[in-house]
Amino acid sequence: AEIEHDIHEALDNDWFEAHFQPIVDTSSGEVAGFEALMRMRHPDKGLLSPAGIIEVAEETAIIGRIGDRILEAAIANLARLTSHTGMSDTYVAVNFSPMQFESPLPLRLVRLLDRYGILPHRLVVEITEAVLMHDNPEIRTILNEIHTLGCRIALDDFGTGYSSLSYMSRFPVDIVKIDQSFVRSIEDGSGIGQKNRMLVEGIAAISHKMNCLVVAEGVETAAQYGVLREIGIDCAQGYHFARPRQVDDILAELQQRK
Ligand code: G
Ligand code: G
Ligand code: MN
Ligand code: NA
Repeated sequence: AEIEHDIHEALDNDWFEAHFQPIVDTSSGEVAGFEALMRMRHPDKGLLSPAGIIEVAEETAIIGRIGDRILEAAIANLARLTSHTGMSDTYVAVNFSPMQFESPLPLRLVRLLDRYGILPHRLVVEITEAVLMHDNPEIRTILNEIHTLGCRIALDDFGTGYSSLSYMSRFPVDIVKIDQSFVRSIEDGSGIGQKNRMLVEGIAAISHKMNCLVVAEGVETAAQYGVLREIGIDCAQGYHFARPRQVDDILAELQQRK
């Protein structure tokens, strides 16, 4: 109940923020895009991570309102980054909960993108198995509409679910995000690390055959990044490159480097 109270206060007082974590193109080393990660800036409790918040918000259906805020914050911040840096082709990837896939969503996306002057391919809609699991025809229709608009669909936490492979053929997937559990220890030549490496090679091969881009998540070391580049992963994301941060901080850093 305390979290519920915090959520309502946060909506009323604009405490939700979209922090940006870069996703790096492994062939150029350039930033290809950013994942927007929700944070709540509570005046007494500080910056809160989404873990507990999302769970409660999904139970009470208030996730729709939070999701709208994060979506707008993500697109607005991408527009801001674009105007300050000229990064005109970088994308923002936004996490969606199952309940957000309602029939007005595609039109809402069109309007938001239009309002901020962002082309549709620069929005990536990240979904997890929870969105696809029940094979709800309405959700499938909405995903197809979003894809037809030109937005891209990413399968998040790939490889950890029950029937991830079948989602690739049944839904319009453009990007596969390999879960961070496979990346951990991937630089070890033996044991779990070696097995994870083989799994990542296999997932990458299947994804590329299905014309999907492959992003590895949770890359924390140069050694892990090296292995992923050897394997031919397209993009990488993780603390090795940067933690999720406010766009103001990202802009300040870019300014300093000039
Ligand atoms: O950044 P981090 O550790 O705190 O995120 C924890 C989890 O919360 C991740 O699984 C992430 O996908 C999820 N998450 C982050 N932001 C959002 C959001 O805006 N909407 C939804 N539905 N999930 C999010
Ligand atoms: O579930 P999803 O993949 O959307 O969430 C990504 C989560 O991983 C976020 O909570 C984000 O803060 C976190 N994250 C991002 N990079 C790293 C990393 O290098 N290591 C770890 N342990 N977590 C990371
Ligand atoms: Mn994600
Ligand atoms: Na993930």
